[in-house]
Amino acid sequence: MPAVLFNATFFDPALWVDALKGADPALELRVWPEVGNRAEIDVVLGWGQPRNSDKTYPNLKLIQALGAGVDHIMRDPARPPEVPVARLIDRALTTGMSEYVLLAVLRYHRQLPLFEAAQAKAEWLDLAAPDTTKARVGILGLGALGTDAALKLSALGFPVAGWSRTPKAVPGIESFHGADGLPRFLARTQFLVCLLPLTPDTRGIINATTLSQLPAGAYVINPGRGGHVVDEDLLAALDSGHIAHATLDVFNREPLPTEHPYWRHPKVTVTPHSASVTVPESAAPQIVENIRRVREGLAPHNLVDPARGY
Ligand code: NDP
Ligand code: OXD
Repeated sequence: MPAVLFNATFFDPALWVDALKGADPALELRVWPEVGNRAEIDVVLGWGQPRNSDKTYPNLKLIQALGAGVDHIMRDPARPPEVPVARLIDRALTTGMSEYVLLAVLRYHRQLPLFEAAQAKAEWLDLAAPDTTKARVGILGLGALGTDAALKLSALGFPVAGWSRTPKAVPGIESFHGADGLPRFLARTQFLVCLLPLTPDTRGIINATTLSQLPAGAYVINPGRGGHVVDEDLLAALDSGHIAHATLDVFNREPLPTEHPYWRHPKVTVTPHSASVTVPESAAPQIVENIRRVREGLAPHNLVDPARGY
């Protein structure tokens, strides 16, 4: 009998077992390290699983990521290259991410950090009203998550642009693409949001050069991946005042080491890779559907292109 192996160290297996069994009570589900007969495993559900663990399942048909990003799976040297990898595009995950992006942009736009600092001194602070029509947001990555956040910010009146690999036609959103489009995109962006996947092409994309192409006083919001940021370059740009503030959810090392300067930097807000976390009940139906599809010889939904890495 074919079986599904849950091997995602990042998540609580109990919640996932309930949700997946709720979506398909007949599912034979095993939780790492209780693998049983390896030949019975045809689908692995993964997220942050230990790298280089023995993953030789002779009948594996699918590696299903339990999140949107697959960088950790794609760079795992033990991943069998012939097995398809699918990822999640999920309503709850998308909503959560847009909430995070809107929260960070609005917090800066409405100058909340200044009011909080003034309150600490019991100071009645008079500030000029912010003009939303001039608050230019730029989103690196106009995919499932970037597009939703872009449309929601645009609906609030922000001028929004997106940067992607290929050109996009999203109503109301200015599209920039490719290496040539990046400097122009950055030059018009006051609030930079990174929602790119981490690939060899996007690693270190937020660096001294790209930060210097943003206007002085720009803000950086990164819920993409820590590997997108060259930390020393961002810290230098914050310390010089060129970048006003950064909100960071993801880091080159997670958990962020206690001695890392981001924790105590007055111009950095840290959240612990929690911008949007997969809700098992929301994602379970599409996972069960993908299991059904590969067992019937069909391609899974939301297939990752191994050449692009996302
Ligand atoms: P998608 O694959 O839907 O979108 C990716 C976007 O990035 C696409 O627009 C793509 O362009 C663009 N892109 C990729 N490579 C390049 C490149 N070299 N140059 C320019 N543009 C590029 O991903 P999602 O929106 O679903 O997710 C994005 C990322 O968000 C995830 O990979 C993950 O890292 C992160 N994430 C973080 C979470 C958190 O809690 N912090 C939660 C969930 C996701 P094109 O369309 O032209 O191919
Ligand atoms: C994801 C994440 O990729 O949680 O879904 O980071």
